[in-house]
Amino acid sequence: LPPEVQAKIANHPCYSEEAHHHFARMHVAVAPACNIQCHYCNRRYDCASESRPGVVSERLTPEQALRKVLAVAAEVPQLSVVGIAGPGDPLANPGPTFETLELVRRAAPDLRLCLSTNGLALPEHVERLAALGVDHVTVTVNMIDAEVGARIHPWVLWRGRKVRGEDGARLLSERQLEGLAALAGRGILCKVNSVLVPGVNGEHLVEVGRTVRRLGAFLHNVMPLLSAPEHGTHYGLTGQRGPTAAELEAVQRACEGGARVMKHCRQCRADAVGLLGQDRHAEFALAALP
Ligand code: CLF
Ligand code: SF4
Repeated sequence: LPPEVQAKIANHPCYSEEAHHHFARMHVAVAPACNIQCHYCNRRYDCASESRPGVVSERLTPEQALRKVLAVAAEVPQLSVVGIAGPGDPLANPGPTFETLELVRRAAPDLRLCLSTNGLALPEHVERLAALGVDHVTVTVNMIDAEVGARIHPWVLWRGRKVRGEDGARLLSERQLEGLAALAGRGILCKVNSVLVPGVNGEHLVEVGRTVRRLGAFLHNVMPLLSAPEHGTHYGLTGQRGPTAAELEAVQRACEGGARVMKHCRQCRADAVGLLGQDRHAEFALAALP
C-alpha cells in the first residue's frame, strides 16, 4: 500500500483489521432524517445501511455530540475516530452533520472524522467534506443495476418529490458512483457497504465490487441482511431472510476480485462507543455526561 494510505488506515478500526484490536471508534447520532427508502429499513430504528437495524439510538444535537466526544476522549484512550452514521442519512441532515464535524474538528483536531451515507446527496457535499478533513467516507452501494435496485430501494426523495422504482434506483446509483469517484479524486479513503439480500443482489455484488474498485473504493464491506420480524422491516414482513454464514462467506469470497473485502464489521449502533464489538454506548448516554 502507498504510505499515505497506510497512514490513513493505521488507526482506523474499520479500515484495518489489525487496527481494530487497538483503536476505538464512536458514533454520534445527530442525523435523524433520510432521503431514500430501503426495504430493509424501519424508520423508527437506526439506518441499517451502516449501523445496526432494530436499535434506537439516542439522538443528539451538535453541541451534545461535542460534549459526548470530549467525555469519551477523556475516558477511552484508544479513541481515534468519530463517525456519523445515522440514525438516518448524515447528508440528508447537512445542518447538524456539518455543524458537528466542524465542532469536533475544532475541539479535537487529532481525532479522525468519518461518515457513512447512502450517497444520494453525496456529489454536492464532497468539497465540504474534503475541506473539513474528513478522510474516510462509506457509501452504501447495493446495486449498480436499476432493476436490482428497485427491489431494494422502492423510492428516493429527489428535489422534493418521490421518484419510484427503477427511475429512483437509477438516480441513486448514478449519484453514488459519481460521489465515490469524486471522493477518491480528492484522496478521501472510501469504503463501500453492500447489504447482501439473498435472491436479490447476491450474485450481483461481484459486479458492484469490481465497479466500485475501478472508481477508487478501497474497501468493500459485504454485510448480511438482518431481517428478524421484530425489526418490522418490509423484508421481515415478506419473509425475506438474511444469508446464512456460508452464503455470506461465499459472496465475500466471490467479491475478492474487486476492492479488498472487509470481514470484521460488527454492524454497530448509530451511537456505538468503544472497540468494535465491545460497545460502551450506555456508559456515555447523554444523562451520564459531565
Ligand atoms: Fe463508524 Fe462506519 Fe466510520 Fe467505522 S463503523 S462510520 S466506517 S467509524 Fe465499522 Fe461499525 Fe462496520 Fe461501520 S464496524 S458498522 S464498518
Ligand atoms: Fe433507512 Fe438507512 Fe436506507 Fe435511509 S439509508 S432508508 S435510514 S436503511
